[in-house]
Amino acid sequence: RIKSFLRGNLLTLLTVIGVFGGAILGVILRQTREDKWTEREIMYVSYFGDIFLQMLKSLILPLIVASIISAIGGLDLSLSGKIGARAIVYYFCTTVSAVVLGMILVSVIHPGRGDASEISKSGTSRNVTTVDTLLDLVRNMFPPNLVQACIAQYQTVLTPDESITAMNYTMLDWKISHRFVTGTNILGLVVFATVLGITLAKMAEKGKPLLIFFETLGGAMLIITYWVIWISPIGIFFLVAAKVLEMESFEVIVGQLGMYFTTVLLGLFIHGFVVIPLYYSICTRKLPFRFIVNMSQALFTAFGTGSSNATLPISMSCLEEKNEVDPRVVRFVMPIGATINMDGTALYEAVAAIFISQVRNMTLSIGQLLAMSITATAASIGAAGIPQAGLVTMVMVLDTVGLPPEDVTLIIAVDWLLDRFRTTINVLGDSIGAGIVDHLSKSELLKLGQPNPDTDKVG
Ligand code: DAS
Repeated sequence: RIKSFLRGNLLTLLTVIGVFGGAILGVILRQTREDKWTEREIMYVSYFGDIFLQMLKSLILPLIVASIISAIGGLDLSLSGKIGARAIVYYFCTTVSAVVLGMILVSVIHPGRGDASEISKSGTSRNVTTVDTLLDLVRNMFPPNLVQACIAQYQTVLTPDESITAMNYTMLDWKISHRFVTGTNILGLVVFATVLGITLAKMAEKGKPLLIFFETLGGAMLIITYWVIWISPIGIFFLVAAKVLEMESFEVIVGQLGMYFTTVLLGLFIHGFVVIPLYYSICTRKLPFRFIVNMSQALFTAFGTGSSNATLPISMSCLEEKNEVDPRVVRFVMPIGATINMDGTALYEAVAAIFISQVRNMTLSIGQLLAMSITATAASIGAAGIPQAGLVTMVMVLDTVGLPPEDVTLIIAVDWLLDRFRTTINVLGDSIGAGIVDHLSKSELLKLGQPNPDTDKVG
């Protein structure tokens, strides 16, 4: 426990140094000369940061597909169909309400006061076809086939205005932008992964080999994500330095970023301590305070480690020991919840993407807002329960509305801190979910007989 706590904080410390060190470097570099830095010079500064961003983007596809298939495919539908269904319905309702709350807050507060001239011109102009009509959205949810959807996701396109051919690019002049042909292809993958996960669950033993494949893939992706996240302090250092160089004026970003930070925190607080407790009281007819207080050790661990996965053993034992939730429910819903139920992340993804569109002076159509709400939900499902995993899937939410993935750097400076808050709400949402599912499944559980304290105990 101490090791994971230290590891979580070491990463935070390095990330904080990366953020502030990058900002200081950026300011120093700005002071060294009167005239503005050219785009090419800035590209040199952000070089390692761009490589870090490419690493993040390369993880999205396998991480999302493996997370969803292995989490859903692991449901033993025959024995616990109703329990699983209740958990999935709860996850869906709370995640959607988190996204809606985030969209309302960011639209009312409007933290981004867009002025394209003030914001860095990073990110290539994109002719990505975004979702203009609901028809596009639905049509793209069923890709012609998975392979084509994958290729579409990773179709590497040389930007037309760069006449470099793949043969003669040099590392430093290399500017190949991974483009999602349309962000909505990811939706097709999410739908396909969900259907495949349910199918594997129904196939039970026959589906095991493929399920094990995706569980292994998911595990491998977690390890690679973890490596990449450990590189993040270096990547963030150079990205922040380059961002500071690109920025026209500090107050615009500091002001807007501060408002954005406040908007996310306000949303997380309302969702975590008003909305989710309301779900609990409505479903269990009980007041939520005692339940939440009993989870406090898990909540502090979530804040300290920034990782739902690292907190899992603690949240599971708090649920069993202090809140007396049936172990069979805890062991079933919590690992899945930690993987696919991230209300805090879903709210954050929606707020961040709309904030960036505001800063970019973009007005989003209803179709785009709807597509974003679904992609933000998918992004939270696909984000791994490890520090700052929300960044890995943020680029796909941006892509849904045609925003350049590089724009993630506009919010990266405060992401390491927001991550701790949203992870805390993620864990709170998972825990309350276990309490609700336990309460609603009392009759089925009694039929199954009393839990066997030895085999069913956790941790
Ligand atoms: N840190 C992730 C978690 O563990 C959440 C996120 O990155 O958005 O829940």
